[in-house]
Amino acid sequence: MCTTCGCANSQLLINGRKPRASASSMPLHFRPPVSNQNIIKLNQIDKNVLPPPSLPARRLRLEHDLLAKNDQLAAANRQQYAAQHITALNLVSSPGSGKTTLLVKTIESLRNEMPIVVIEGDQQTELDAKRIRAAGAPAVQINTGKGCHLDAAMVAQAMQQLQLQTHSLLLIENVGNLVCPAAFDLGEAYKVVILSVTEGEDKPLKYPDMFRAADVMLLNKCDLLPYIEFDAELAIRYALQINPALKVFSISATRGNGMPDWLDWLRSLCAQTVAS
Ligand SMILES: Nc1nc2c(ncn2[C@@H]2O[C@H](COP(=O)(O)OP(=O)(O)O)[C@@H](O)[C@H]2O)c(=O)[nH]1
Ligand SMILES: [Mg+2]
Repeated sequence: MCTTCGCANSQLLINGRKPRASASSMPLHFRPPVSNQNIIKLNQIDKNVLPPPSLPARRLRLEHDLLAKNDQLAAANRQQYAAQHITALNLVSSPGSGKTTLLVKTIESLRNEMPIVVIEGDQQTELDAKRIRAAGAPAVQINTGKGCHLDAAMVAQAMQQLQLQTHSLLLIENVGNLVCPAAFDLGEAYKVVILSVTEGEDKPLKYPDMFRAADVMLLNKCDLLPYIEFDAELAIRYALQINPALKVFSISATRGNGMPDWLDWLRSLCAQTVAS
């Protein structure tokens, strides 16, 4: 059970199979409780009874332990990327903002320039991994069941199946959710948040943790701007108000507007990683 978001992922599948249960690589939600005492008390709460006064402190401790463990595993992922000069990006957004479409178009544009591999995260189905494979890149699908985010251990397991080549671009599509994926480092070089113009300008203000955690924002579906009420300048201003360092690209993944700038940024990022 994830104490950050309350999700549980006992139905986790990686490419349709339950992950191996070896201790160190076990996805975080599968691990034995950090502290049996705390877990039992959390699970035993009768919803009709008020929690004991000390519970918030225990919950915080558990959340802290879980995130600290995730950070350790993310650091191990990051070491592997550095050793193999791999550029890893973590794509986060609400469901439907265009992550998979963006990945498909990115793969189609760059697949002859560098090895590209994808880790797909969704609660159910292998639909996105199939779209990615059809675009010409190997993909591993993680199904998180009831879980609402990927964690570093899941990504480590998926990487074993991908057998990453040196100098690859690794694109990780997180579960569609603007809340919990903000807290879980996967070892990526950059977190890329995608906001589509049908979601409303106010999302950076409503979900500040995600926009603060991100390094790059893609404002997608800009081809729809003539047809809807959405103030793109205001959305960008809100995002920069939360995170002044955010790099912003306005794009249409389907029509291709703005894509050359995004692709050039990716190329220069990969070139830096290769040279490092
Ligand atoms: N008009 C428009 N539709 C888009 C764009 N990008 C994605 N879509 C559509 O948005 C829907 C959700 O896209 P998808 O890539 O599956 O989103 P994901 O859930 O974030 O992976 C699909 O119907 C896409 O065709 C875009 O730039 N413009
Ligand atoms: Mg998708």
